[in-house]
Amino acid sequence: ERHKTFAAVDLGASSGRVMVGRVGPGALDLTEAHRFPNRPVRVPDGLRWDILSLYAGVLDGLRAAGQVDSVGIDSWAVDYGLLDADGALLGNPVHYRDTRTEGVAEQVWATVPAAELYAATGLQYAPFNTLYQLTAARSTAQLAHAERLLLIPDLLAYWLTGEAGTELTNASTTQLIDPRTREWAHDLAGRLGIDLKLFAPLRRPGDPAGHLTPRVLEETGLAGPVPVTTVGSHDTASAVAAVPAVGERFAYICTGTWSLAGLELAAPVLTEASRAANFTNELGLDGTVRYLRNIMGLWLLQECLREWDHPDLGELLRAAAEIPSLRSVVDAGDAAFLAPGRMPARIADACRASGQPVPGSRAEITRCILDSLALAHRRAVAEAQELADHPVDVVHIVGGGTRNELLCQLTADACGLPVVAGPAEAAALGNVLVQARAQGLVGDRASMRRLLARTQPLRRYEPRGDAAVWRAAQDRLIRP
Ligand code: ADP
Ligand code: LRH
Repeated sequence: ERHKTFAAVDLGASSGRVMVGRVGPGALDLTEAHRFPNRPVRVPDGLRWDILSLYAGVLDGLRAAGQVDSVGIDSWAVDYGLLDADGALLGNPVHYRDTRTEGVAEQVWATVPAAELYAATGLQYAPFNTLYQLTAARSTAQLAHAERLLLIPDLLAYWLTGEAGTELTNASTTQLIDPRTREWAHDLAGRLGIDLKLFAPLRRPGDPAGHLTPRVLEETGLAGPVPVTTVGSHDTASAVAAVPAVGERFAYICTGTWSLAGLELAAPVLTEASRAANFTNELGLDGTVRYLRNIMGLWLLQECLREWDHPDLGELLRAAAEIPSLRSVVDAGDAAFLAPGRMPARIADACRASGQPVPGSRAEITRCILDSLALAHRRAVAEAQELADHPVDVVHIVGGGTRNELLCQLTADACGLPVVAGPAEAAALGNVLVQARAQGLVGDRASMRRLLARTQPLRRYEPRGDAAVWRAAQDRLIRP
């Protein structure tokens, strides 16, 4: 029996899941063991992740998964929990959409100018980068009492195994890693008064991460020993690893709560033009660089659906497909859409402010969101190629957004390139494949991708219409 099974814990901002991957010679399949909602909670002092409910979902999922050969964990980036000297969690992890980082970047830049920060870390400006979160937390009692900082997947791994580490691909989103050396940026941290001793030692995808503790085995009904394997613990790193590209000339868009659109490169792009375009250099598997832009993504639609009390998504998308394209667009890269709440009204305001027709019906608002996302995808794919001098022939879309056919088709139209959509559960597949590779079942990244291309259902979309209309729509967003 040369098949093995792996549990992939994958926590997205909208849902968590435990998937079971079965890998053997030329074979890869994935099934869902358990899915649970990820519902942040607003408490008087701000927006928090419900980490205990997520951990309960992980335990339920491992129980549902049954006996596996290893477990891997990935989640959204940048956020963390703090532990005291006894190893107890100090408070609920703060959500990256919390307002505590407002105005903090300007304080940081007064010490280290933005251009210097980019040169040292290659990270785009986003208010929620861990660096800014830690600066916002500077004089809190919680940080003063903290002995250890664990990023979200590392925190869950610590609870499952009792062992603490800091996984590198996710660490690269803290803005405290130098993307050239792939080590901590000690000088930068020192200048900003950030104590790197808070972080557990770095570990890399493929490294062992301990074993499920006896208590966890008892809770989940599994028989030990069950090893935990370090994967690309940043969900986007795992998703990029599972892009089923057959050559090198591809761009990817990981679509879920966010759209992460860009390229896989061998080295970071740290030019001033790249900084001005707000492209980020996050780390991927095997020393690769994920050169990409964060776009608001399906968050815009999720927030509308929440406000509308969750109408049927399929029906809404069918209605949106009937609306003429590009009547109004908003800048889906604009951080003004970061916070939760009032999304339909905020989108209407943005259309009004740029002198475009204000979408009224739910179908019109949905169409405006999807047109806007396709437009932002187009711009990111075009600019990444130019800034990195890396031309592409195809755009791969992975993640939950691949289930949205209208979005995939509009992205093909806007980019003027064929789109290959799938797999939807790319992060879980990347997670599984890194575990399988650690056990010698698959080879290098290219062979992982070939295996995906052969085994996963993919759908191809050819570009339609005239890409020039998208160029013209872009101009509506660039304020004179
Ligand atoms: P995350 O990992 O950030 O939580 P996912 O990759 O799970 O996000 O993607 C979730 C998104 O996928 C949803 O917000 C929704 O827009 C889209 N989606 C999921 N299922 C469908 C579907 N059946 N039809 C259209 N869109 C879907
Ligand atoms: C997507 C994601 C993205 C980050 C954001 C915080 O889930 O990890 O890559 O920028 O969440």
